[in-house]
Amino acid sequence: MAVLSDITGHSTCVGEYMQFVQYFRDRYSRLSEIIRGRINARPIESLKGRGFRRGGEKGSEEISIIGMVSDTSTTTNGHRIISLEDPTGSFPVLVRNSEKDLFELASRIILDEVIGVTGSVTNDGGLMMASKIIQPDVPNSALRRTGAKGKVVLISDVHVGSAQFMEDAWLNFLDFLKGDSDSEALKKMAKEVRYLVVAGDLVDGIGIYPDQEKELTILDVYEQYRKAAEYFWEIPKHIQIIISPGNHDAVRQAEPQPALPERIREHFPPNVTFVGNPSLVDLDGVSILIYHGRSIDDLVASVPGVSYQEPAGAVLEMIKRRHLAPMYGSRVSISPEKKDYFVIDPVPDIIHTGHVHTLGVQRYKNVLLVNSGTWQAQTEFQKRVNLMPMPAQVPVVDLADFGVTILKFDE
Ligand code: D5M
Ligand code: FE
Ligand code: ZN
Repeated sequence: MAVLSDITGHSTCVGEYMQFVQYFRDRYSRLSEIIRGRINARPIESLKGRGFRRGGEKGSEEISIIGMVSDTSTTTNGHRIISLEDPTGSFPVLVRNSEKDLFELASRIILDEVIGVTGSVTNDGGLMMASKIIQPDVPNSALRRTGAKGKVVLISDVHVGSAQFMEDAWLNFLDFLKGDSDSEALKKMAKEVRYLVVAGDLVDGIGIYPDQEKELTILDVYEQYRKAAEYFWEIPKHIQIIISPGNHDAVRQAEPQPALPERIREHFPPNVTFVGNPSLVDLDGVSILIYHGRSIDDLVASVPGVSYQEPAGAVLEMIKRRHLAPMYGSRVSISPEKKDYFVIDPVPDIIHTGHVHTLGVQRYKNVLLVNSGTWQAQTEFQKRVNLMPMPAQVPVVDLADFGVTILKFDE
């Protein structure tokens, strides 16, 4: 196992203005580079002040630009306007609602993502009429043979310390890992498990939301981790465990989050590796991008059709944008590091997220998208917002062919 990319120990950010500028420049240059291979784009400043008139024909020359979305709006006639910004300037793009597919795609475009647009500039030189929108996306590729063997178990949102933590189901899960299940099939599968990845919210934490104390059984966050560590000591030592933090964990809330501190790590067994959120990890030649998934809340709120019930759909929106948290300044508080750790490059074999407590599995162009569920039953807050969690269900991924088996531990 090797950690390929992780903020831990590399944070340089102090939150100065220039650092934000640098952060967005890195995001733009890396995402625009991906698109640039596919269209011949010119700098936005070269569009300014001139319409493209050829032989009196209206807007006949097609040109392309690549920009970060700085604004989206709908005109009184129901057309869509997307403002794009590159390092040289900004320009509005109009998408007409008569062009069905294009308009549908345009309505899914959100703030701060980087897209390419092909179209013609109007005669007065003030607006581009789009004919094509290009997201960075991933290339089509042939099915990869990994050569790896065994299984990786993907979980998240354990929430140890919460009154809703489902300890019985969790202990059943530990029994499975130990090879102590009643069923022979599960015993056989347990033998093949080589990795366990935890994508954040290992404990419930304290002071995460108002009145949280009323829903806690362990009130001290270090006690919560001590309890969690006890569970992990029970897991057989041949299973490599990778733990990445989430918004309930005891590290800074701004993302990328570093790995849990030594004071917490010291309680855990030696087969646990602590990484940051997000991080890219290699498991015997299979690359897995681990991200807690706070941005899913933003994607559900802003992309039509994306819902908590099918969280892998949100991960699909991430990979199309080649970015784990495209929207800046909403639910995810992004720390302006020199490098944008949220850019999805290289394309991993697996993207593993959590956070929304529902389970989802999708395959997209040879990338396996998995949102693992939770070990926490519905909380008071989730009841109020009608969030139905899918607890105690565990996706187990085969490292050789990426086949997924869902195991249930709540019976
Ligand atoms: O988040 C679990 C899910 O519940 C996730 O979709 C966010 C949502 N959630 C939880 N608490 C809140 C508050 N206070 N406001 C809005 N949405 C919330 P988790 O990270 O496990 O708490
Ligand atoms: Fe959670
Ligand atoms: Zn969370």
